[in-house]
Amino acid sequence: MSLKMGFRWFGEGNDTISPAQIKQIPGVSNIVWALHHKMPGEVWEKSEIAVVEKQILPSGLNMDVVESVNIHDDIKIGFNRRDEYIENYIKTIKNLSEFGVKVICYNFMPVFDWIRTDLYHKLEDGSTALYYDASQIKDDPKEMAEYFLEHQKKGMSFPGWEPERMARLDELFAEYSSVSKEKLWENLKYFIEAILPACREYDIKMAIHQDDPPWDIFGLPRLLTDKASISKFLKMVDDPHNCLTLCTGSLGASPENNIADIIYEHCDRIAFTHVRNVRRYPDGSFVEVSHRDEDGDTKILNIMKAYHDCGYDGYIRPDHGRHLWDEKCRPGYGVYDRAMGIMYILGVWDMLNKLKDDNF
Ligand code: DNO
Repeated sequence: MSLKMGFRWFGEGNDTISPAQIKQIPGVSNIVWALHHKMPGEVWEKSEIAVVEKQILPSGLNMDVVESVNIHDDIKIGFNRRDEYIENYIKTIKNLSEFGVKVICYNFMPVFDWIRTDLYHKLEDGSTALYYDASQIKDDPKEMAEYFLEHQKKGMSFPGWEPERMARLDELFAEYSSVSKEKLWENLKYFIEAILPACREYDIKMAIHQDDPPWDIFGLPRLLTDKASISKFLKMVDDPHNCLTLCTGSLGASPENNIADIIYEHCDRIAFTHVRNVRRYPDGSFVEVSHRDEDGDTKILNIMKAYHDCGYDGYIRPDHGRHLWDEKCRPGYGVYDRAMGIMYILGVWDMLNKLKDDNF
C-alpha cells in the first residue's frame, strides 16, 4: 500500500520552494495548490488555472488536490446572494475538473480560518511554532486580526485572513450575529446539496476541514469539532462525494478526541488528510511540534496504524511544521520540518507495510 503524499505549495513568487525542489522530497507525488489571489466567491477561470498547471506539471508532480476554494461568507450566513456565489462555485468545480483535480479541501468556519495567538512561539529546541494561548483569547478578536494583518503587510498572505475581509470585521460579526449553530448546519447542508450534482458529474470530492481550534470562539459557532459532529456531517449528506479532510492537528487540540477511532469509523469518507502533531496544556492552550509521536499528544503512530489497517487510499500531506534553522517562511509552513514530517510518516508507513510481509 502506498500513500498519495502531497506538499502544500503557495505558488510561484508566493513560496520559498519550487515544485522541482518539492519533487526532491522522497515519496511526494502531488502538489496541494490554490489560486491564492482569488477572493471567496470568485470563479477560478481556466486561463488562471492553466498558469499554475504550467508551473507544476514540468516537475512530474500532479495537481489532484486543491486547498482551498474558500466559501463566501454570504453562503455561511445564508444571505440571498448565496445562490450567485454557489453558481460561481459550481463553475469553479467544473473548471478544476478539466485540469484533473479530484479533491477540493475547504472549511466552513465563520469569519476566521485557524486561530493562534503567537505565530513564532519559541520551543525548547530553539525553533519556533504556532501557539494558541487560551488565556489570551478574549471577547474582542480585533487585536488578533491586527496581529495577523501586521504579518500580511510583510508580504505574507494567510488564506482565510484576507485583509479585505478583516477590514470589515465589525460588519462581519454583526452579520454572523443571527447565525446560530443550528442555522450554520442548515447553511452547510444547503451549500453541499446545491453543489453535489456538479461534484458527481465532474467526479470531484468535497473534503471539509475541521474547525481549528475545535471549539466555539469569539461567540462564533464552530461545527466540525469531534466524532459526533463529523458523523452528523457525513450522515447529513450521505454521498461518497461529500468527504472529509481529516486534520489530526485541529482535532488533536482537544483531549476529548480520539483521532484513530474517528479514522476507523469513517475511513471510506476521508479523501484527504493533514498530519500534524500538537502538544496540549491543561488550560486549553496548545503548541505545534514535530511530527514525531513522542513530541506531542496527537498519537501520530495510532493514527498512521488506523489508516494502514483501513487500507487508506486518499491523499495525505504533512501539515504545519516548526520554523527551523532561521528559515524565512509563512507561519506554520516551514519547508524543512514538513519535509522531515514526510520522512517520518513514510517511515512509519513503510514499516507497517513490511510487518504484513511474512518474509520480513
Ligand atoms: C492550516 C490549514 C487550513 C486549511 C483550511 C482549509 O494551515 O490546514 O488553513 O487549509 O482550513 O480550508
